[in-house]
Amino acid sequence: MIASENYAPIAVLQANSSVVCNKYSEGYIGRRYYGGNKYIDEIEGLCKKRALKLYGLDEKIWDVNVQPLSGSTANLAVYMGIVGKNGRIMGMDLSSGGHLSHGYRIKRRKITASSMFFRSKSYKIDEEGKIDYGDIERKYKKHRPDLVICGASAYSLDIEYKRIREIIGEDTYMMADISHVSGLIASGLLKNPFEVVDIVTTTTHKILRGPRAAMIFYRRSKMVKKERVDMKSKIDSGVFPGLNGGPHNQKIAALGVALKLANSVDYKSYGEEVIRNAKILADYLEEKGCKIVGGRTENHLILFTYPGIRGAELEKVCDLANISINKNCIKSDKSPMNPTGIRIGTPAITTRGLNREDVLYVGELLMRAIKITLNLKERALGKDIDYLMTNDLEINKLKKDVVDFIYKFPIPCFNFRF
Ligand code: DSN
Repeated sequence: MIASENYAPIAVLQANSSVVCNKYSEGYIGRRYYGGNKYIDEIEGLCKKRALKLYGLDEKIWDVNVQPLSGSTANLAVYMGIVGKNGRIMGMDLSSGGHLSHGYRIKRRKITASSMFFRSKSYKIDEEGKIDYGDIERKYKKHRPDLVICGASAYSLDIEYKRIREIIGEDTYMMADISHVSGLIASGLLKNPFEVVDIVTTTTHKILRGPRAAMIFYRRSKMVKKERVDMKSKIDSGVFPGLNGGPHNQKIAALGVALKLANSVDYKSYGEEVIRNAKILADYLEEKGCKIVGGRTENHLILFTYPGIRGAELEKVCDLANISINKNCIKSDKSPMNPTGIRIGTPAITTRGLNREDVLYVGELLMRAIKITLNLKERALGKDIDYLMTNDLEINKLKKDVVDFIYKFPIPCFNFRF
């Protein structure tokens, strides 16, 4: 139930371990630094076409780079290409739901490349857990970033892209990192950032059910302070030779397969089910006493707290019971290693075919894990609960029920619905 995980179809897995893995192809289509790339060029070209088609983008206005190896390096390539070393960027704070690669720093401590090599500022969510658009405006006016990043890793509400564009104007670059929700946007189930942003980055292995990789969509050119900027050359050179050597051709081939599968009516219904399941689960957990950050979910994920429990404690109990979740910072947390928040998502369980009744049972299992954790804490009298967990009868019973239940929903790689 990790919000960023999913199961890729067998066709994607096959392409991802195919013979094209053996080929070097530094450079771009028709401009490689190695010979023998006729078929690699065809594969990359088809992948790009399918990516643009999935989002309904006009090839004259938009292009896409499908060579980034991961989401973080895709984001870094954009910063390198667009704002350059020491350029100013502004993204959502990690504890508000943002991502490490959006300029994360702890006050003066710069702990990611995105804050070491770029001057970064962060905006936050408000007391209700919604993006604080007023904070974006204040910080934008004060720090005048060259690039504003929207998008998040742990934020369950839709994003007002147009409102952010209105705040920052057309002369500032705007990027949306849609890694978590790319499939929901492609299916028209969430607001469409492509209408207003200049650049969109996304990983491809989350809700898109592709290989572990990333893409960067960008407008081919943009007017900034009355000058035309050649975005294509800036972004493509940020990826290669900026950050990458040879592209991982097996990932590009597998991505081409995933994009074709995502451009289907079945995939749209899958997205609808993902959101429906997340809403059912959020309502159930709230009814049982959990506090949902943001008050509800509009997408695939739920960030929540429960009185008296730290996310790390529940994660450990869940691990022992074969339930995969992850601890996650909420705004008031100081340490990402010991936060109070818990993040769960429905993309993977929906791929496995869970529906309303099943999801309610999953909620019941989670509540049992919460009660077990509280009970262990009571018995531990303020000490660490780790030593009480080993061979705990209740955890073992929970694990048996989890396993019995989930066996009814086999991992669909070898019997996929497409
Ligand atoms: N690991 C991704 C996530 O879980 O959101 C982000 O890097």
